[in-house]
Amino acid sequence: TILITGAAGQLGSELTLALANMHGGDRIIATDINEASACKFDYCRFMPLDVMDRQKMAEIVKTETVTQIYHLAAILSATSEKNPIFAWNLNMESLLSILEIAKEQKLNKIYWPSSIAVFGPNTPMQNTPQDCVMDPNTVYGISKQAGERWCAYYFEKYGVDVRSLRYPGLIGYKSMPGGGTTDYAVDIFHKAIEGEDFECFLSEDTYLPMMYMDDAIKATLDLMHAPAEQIKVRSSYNLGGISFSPKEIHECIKQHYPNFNISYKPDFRQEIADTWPDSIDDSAAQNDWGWQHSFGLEEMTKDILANLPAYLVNLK
Ligand code: VAH
Repeated sequence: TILITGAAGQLGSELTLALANMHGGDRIIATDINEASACKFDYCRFMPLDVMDRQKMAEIVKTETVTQIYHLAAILSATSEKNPIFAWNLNMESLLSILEIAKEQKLNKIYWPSSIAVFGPNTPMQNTPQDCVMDPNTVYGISKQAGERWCAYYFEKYGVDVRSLRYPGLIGYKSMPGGGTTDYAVDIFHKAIEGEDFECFLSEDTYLPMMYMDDAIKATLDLMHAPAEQIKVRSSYNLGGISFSPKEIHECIKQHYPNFNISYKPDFRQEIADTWPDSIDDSAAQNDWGWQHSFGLEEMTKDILANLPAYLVNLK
């Protein structure tokens, strides 16, 4: 059985569906702190779960013979700046609980997402290497950097097969992001199809590494299905995709919606974005387990604009 935490989140909503399609819904237990999200999971089992409750998690793993955990529950970058200690505790305690459970109950595999947020102001900004100076100065980035070290520790010390990817900003049309600094790149599409002007909370030339959700899901499944001996990086793999600025994605959308207007009103999230790289070197992932992204900015924009309107209608 595969257990997913944070299954109702932006990544969780799509990764849970992909795992059910691959392994069969009866092998999947989706969990989330938000009990109301149960209705999203008519294709697999759902259980309410607060990842701070280690005892409850250990019980579920035992009684449901869980063999893999995808631990997606976390507080993202923007929200973490508003609640530093709460975010640190949740992001770290929940990971440590799951690594302990994996060690004690000898789970087969663990997946835990890291982020480009582990990089900081002194990290090389262009084609950021797999190994480099990482001085994150956001709560979220600090928690992701510490989490990566714990993953490598549990692999080296106890043989826990935990795997991880440093996701760029993820963009999809099937789920809404929550509390991130890259969320503007999802919101912009909703405003375009609703015929509304878009006010961007980052400045027009803020380049950030981004990735279409379909590519992020593929990378996650490719990583988790690769033979263990191919996984050379046990902290977290850099994952590159596309890099663009708000100005560029707006221009791309304008080709489909000529009257779509954007304005810029940078807020506290600009400081966070300014400490993150512009682009990522993911040659380690390419060499170790054959990673290749498929969607460029044009293809992603076309795919979202082709699917989002109908998707929203079905939701109503
Ligand atoms: C965030 N979407 O903005 C997440 C991600 C690289 C960004 O970690 O916090």
